[in-house]
Amino acid sequence: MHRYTTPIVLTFAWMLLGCERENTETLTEQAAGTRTEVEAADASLFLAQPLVSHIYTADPSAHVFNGRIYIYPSHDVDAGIPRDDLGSHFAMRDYHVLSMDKIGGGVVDHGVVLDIENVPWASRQMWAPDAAEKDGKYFLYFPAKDKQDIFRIGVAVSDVPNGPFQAQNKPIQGSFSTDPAVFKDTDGTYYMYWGGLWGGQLQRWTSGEYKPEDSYPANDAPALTPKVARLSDDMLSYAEKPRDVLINDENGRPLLAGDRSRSFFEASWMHKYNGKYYFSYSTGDTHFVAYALGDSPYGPFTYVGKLLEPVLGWTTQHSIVEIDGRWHLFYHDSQLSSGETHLRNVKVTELKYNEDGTIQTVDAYWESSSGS
Ligand code: FUB
Repeated sequence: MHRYTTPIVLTFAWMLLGCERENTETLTEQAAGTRTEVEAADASLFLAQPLVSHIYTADPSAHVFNGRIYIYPSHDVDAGIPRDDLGSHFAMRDYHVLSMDKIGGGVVDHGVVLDIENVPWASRQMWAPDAAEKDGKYFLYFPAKDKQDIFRIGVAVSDVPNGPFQAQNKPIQGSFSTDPAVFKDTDGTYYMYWGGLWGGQLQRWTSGEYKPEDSYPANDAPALTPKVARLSDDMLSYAEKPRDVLINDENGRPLLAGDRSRSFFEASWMHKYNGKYYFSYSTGDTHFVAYALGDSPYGPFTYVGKLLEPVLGWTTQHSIVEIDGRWHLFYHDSQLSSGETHLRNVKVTELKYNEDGTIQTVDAYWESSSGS
């Protein structure tokens, strides 16, 4: 099966559910000051609805800046590029910023805030971004392929959270792979987490430098790890050599590469809750968002469980943010394109903790969020 195609089981479930209701619904969303209509699959099947429907959006990284919710998503497009195992059909070329004053409020699309034409070092595939604020400046971190077709992570700067952002001339020195997530710790230190397998090229860096051939560990060897580095004071570079983010099992042993339903694939996120560090990530071809707990932003982390069941579409991505004292999960699925995995839409739902600090697993279908 090609990477990033809708899993057969989900497609089958989708057909079963959909065949009872052949009708489609018209969703109306407010965006960029206009209203547009799109045909969508039966909306009643889903726990949450797309935040916007006039463009395809994915990989939502949400933050609260100056009391307003800002979402930094990928901007999915159908570039007509055939699907392959490297995810070439994820051929995004710009970023938009979305914002809203509260969960459930109207969503504003601030338009194109960074175009690949204005990134001197980049050639194609602007994948999952994140943003951070420091001292009144806003930093958009984004992966893209450089002119040698190697994924790097760039940074672009603005005086306001909704951009536009001015890209640096070069990617972050020493950066590689995809899916940057920037976490501000309670002591004011910023860390970047990143990495993605397969199309994200993490498996080509196992020697410490880029090799065009893939190098995956054996199933009974430790899984490849995401990376973390503290950011420099100016937020434009790594302040230290990247470190491995270790994710261990309940016995303190590293998760193995063959442990596909638990080991890291892509889509890092970090948040802190009750003094504990929660590292969350996608398990890739098993389609979960999983999480692991640690006592330091560097880890090691101990695998705890799933926080999101598989969604419609191959990929799964997320961010977790506290808004007015309640925690929220931003994620995506492919509802608007009825399962086209590279044409996604961002959503939000509440995230709940159990008393012991574990997270209640979210089921993205119907209203069946359940504890785990
Ligand atoms: O959006 C392109 C890639 O797909 C992201 O970088 C991954 O996290 C996955 O969502």
